[in-house]
Formats: sequence, structure tokens, C-alpha cells
Amino acid sequence: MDDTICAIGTLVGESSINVIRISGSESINIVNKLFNRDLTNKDTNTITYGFIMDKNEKIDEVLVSIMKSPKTFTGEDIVEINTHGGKMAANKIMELLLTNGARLAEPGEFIKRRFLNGKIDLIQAESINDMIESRTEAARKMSMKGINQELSKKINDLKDNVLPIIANIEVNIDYPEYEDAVIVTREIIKEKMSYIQDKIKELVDTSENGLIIKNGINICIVGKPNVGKSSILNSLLGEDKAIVTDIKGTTRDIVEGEITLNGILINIYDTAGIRETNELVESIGIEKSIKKIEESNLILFVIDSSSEFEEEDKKVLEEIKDKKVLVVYNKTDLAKTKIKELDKFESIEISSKEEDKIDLLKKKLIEVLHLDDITNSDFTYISNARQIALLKKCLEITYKIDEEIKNEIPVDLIEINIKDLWETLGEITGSVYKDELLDEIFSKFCLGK
Ligand SMILES: Nc1nc2c(ncn2[C@@H]2O[C@H](COP(=O)(O)OP(=O)(O)OP(=O)(O)O)[C@@H](O)[C@H]2O)c(=O)[nH]1
Ligand SMILES: [Mg+2]
Repeated sequence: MDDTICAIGTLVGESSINVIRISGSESINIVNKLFNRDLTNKDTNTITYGFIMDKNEKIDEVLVSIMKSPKTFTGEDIVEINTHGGKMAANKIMELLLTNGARLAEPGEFIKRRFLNGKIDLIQAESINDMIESRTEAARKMSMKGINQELSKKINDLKDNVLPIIANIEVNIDYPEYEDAVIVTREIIKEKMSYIQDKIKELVDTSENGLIIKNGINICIVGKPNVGKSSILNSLLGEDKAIVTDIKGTTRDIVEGEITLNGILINIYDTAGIRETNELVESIGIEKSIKKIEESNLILFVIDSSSEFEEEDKKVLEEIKDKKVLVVYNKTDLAKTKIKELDKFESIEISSKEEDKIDLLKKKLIEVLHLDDITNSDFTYISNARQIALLKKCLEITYKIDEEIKNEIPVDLIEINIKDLWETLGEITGSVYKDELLDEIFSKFCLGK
């Protein structure tokens, strides 16, 4: 943390500007060596116009921003150089910075310094990464909740509830003569832990929503050949992505597409029609269809309303019987049907050729996937795998404490698990951490972040 680091913070290419960031105690001095004006007397939060020089040669016309410790992104002195866009100027300036005492930053090192200097906690840091990676409006909203400490508040509230229990037990043990200190009994622990357990459970349960917002939902379109699977995919996407013909077995490989519903990413997979076949390529396609069923959150089981419910349909049903299924009766412009065996599933009647029916299908998807419930709430969901794993561990610890209370274990022994709970909550926000963990988290960031 003592050295001064630098990196290009923008995507180097044909853009109007590039921003080079330098952070560390020597940042002003290093840039000063390369600048045609004196920067050492500049106030914090000032911008100076001038030229980056390599001895007597002007390298680029730039703006230099000076931000002095401690009120900066990293908490250290920061200099930012706005160069012209394109590769050459930024790369040349980087070369000069590196030969004048700065070191190339590792991925995520600026934000790591921000964390280590106490400006943000780990939940915020991980949310910033999520913001960079977010691809939908819902994902952006959720990341912003994390950056804005709304998730951290929830974890800190839990910690604030756990700590007094530990403190009180310690006082009871160390100073038994303090008569005004409440004696913490198993009943008191039980009552307090019940609130904490409920809150943790709520966070774990709603993390499912967080994962949906982050990763999207996988929908797989299945059915026997020729029922209109690829036509439905194309209509949902609004483009001719998959080949459609009236020949059975047209689709061989999985065709993927994406839409957003309620701001949530929906990955749609059109698959090869499932049937008995000796044709090698088709049978490989069918194997892939069956595998895709496993990986999907929802199956659209497409039925051709103008044909009989045949053995082939029953085979498909066999493959999807344990999954969440929406039956799509397609081709209702030709005929209408209702299959008794499928009554237990949600269903919809459509024609892939009619736009208003496709809109109804989208509405139905929002309904069966409960997307309104996810996006009508306040987006304060945990969606990070590390945080979810730790929360689940916290929940396990609360169950252990329940068990100990039931078995009338002495309070000072129960305290061991309460302390473990406190530490595990601390790991979530990063008040307790190991260096290897930080390396793993911050190396996921891009260079210059
Ligand atoms: N009348 C009518 N025809 C449709 C409808 N949907 C699809 N078709 C026709 O049905 C035929 C098969 O459509 P596809 O979308 O290729 O069917 P598929 O299920 O993908 O077929 P495979 O890829 O062979 O499994 C084509 O001729 C489509 O034009 C519909 O709603 N109404
Ligand atoms: Mg097809």
C-alpha cells in the first residue's frame, strides 16, 4: 500500500478521452516530473491544463486533476490525467509514469485500497463490481442498493443485535458481583436469537430473487418436432433467429436468445424436437435438449393444437415431469384442444403468428415467474455467492444455538456459537477478513478500477 500505482481507467480505443489514474503518496510528485507546469502548489480538487512532456517533446495536451488525501476515492493522493482518446497518447504517458516511479496497478487495486482505507465495506465493493457487470435495469438498481449501503445496514443491524448479548454474558462471567447487570438466561438468548434468525432467514430466502436479477432466468422451449417451438422463439425475440420449416427435425442445435421482462434478463433456449430417431445429428440435438431441460428454471412445453396428443408428446412429458412447466397450446388459429394429462400445469393458448398472443405469452411468463413480486419490492437483495454462503452459515449457527438452548447447555458454552455468529456476520461486510480473500475478490475487477 506504500507505493504509487497507475492504470488507464477507460477502454483504450477510439474514444474522445482516456483517463489515467495514479494513486499513492508520490502521485503528485511523479506527474509533476512529466508536466509542463508546477503541480506541487495546487489545491485539492483542482484541474490544471497543460502538456505531458518527455524531456522537451510534448506528448499530449491534457487536463490534470489533483485530489488530495484523505477525501479521495482511495483515501490516498490521486491524480487523474485526461488525455486525448486512442491508444498512443495514453500508452506513452503510462510508459513515462512507470519509468518515473509509479507501478502498474493490479486489477481492482484502486478499489482494494478504498476498502483497506475504510471508505467502503466488502458488500459495497462487491456491489460496485456487480454494477460494472450489470446488463439489465433491475441488476443496476440492485447493485446501487448495495453501493448505497442498504445491504450493509441490514447486516450491521444484525451485528448490533448480537454484540450486546455477548457483552452481557461476558459481564455476567467476569463481574458476577455487578448486581445491576441483567443475568443472561437461555430464555433471554432464545428471545433475542429468534429476531436475528428471522432476519437472516429473510435475507437467505430473498437472495433467490437477487440471483434471478443478477443471472436472469433460463427458459427452455421443448416439444415434439414441428409444434412451432422455433416460431415461438422468433416471435418472442422479434427476429428470425431460428430456422422455421414444416419439415420435422428442423432444429438440431440449441438456439439461444435473450429478452427482458420487467427489467429482468430472460435467456430462452429453443431445442431440437424430441422424438425417436436413427439420424445421428438429430439424436445428438435431442440429447442436448434433454440436458438443457435440467438447467432451466421454466419449461415451455409446446403442443400443436391441430395434432393429436401422441406417444411423442408423452415422451416429452416424461422428461419434464419434475420441472416447473408452462404448457403452450400453439397453432390455436388452426384448432383448439385441451389435454387432460396436462391439466395440472399452468397453460396458455397462442398462435406464434399472432403478435397479440405473443404479448399474452409474455404477460403469462411474468405471472408464472412471479416477476412482479421481484421487481415491485425495494431491490435490497443479497445476490453475491460469497455473501449468500456466509449468510447460510449464520443461519446454521442460529439453528445450533436453538439446539443448545433446547438441550439446556450452559450459557457460557452457548456464547461460543454466538461469538461465531458475530464473526461470520463480520466476514460478510469485511470487518473480519483474510488477505487471500481480498486477493480473490478484488482480482475480479477490471484493470484501473
Ligand atoms: N398455423 C400455424 N402454423 C404454425 C404456428 N406456429 C408454427 N407454425 C408452423 O409450423 C411449422 C413448424 O414450425 P417450427 O417453428 O419450425 O416448429 P419446431 O417445433 O421448431 O420444429 P422442429 O425444429 O422440427 O422441432 C412451420 O411451418 C411453421 O410456420 C402457428 O401458430 N400457426
Ligand atoms: Mg425448431
